[in-house]
Amino acid sequence: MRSGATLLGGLGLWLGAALAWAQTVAEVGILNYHYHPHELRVKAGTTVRWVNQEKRTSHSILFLGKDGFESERIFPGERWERRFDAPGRYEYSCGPHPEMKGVVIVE
Ligand SMILES: [Cu+2]
Repeated sequence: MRSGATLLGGLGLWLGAALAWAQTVAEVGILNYHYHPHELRVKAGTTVRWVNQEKRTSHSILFLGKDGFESERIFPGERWERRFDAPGRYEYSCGPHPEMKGVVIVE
């Protein structure tokens, strides 16, 4: 029985590692008051990570529309993530800099 439990435990670890491996992350850089790329196309289930590459300016990710919400402020060197499970078009802007625009298209 003991070896059976060990085998199951090992299988669980392996599955966990395989799932972590399968999880996709896409990155959007923020530099010079722009999102790079400003249009990102991903598959459902992808985590998008915004990385602030500025020297001194903080930004946010402000999702527009009725389900909109704003991320916390992202300071230089910091990152913020959101996972997208539902297909759709997610337009966003920056709270303090409304002229900054981006969109995540989830397929
Ligand atoms: Cu900004």
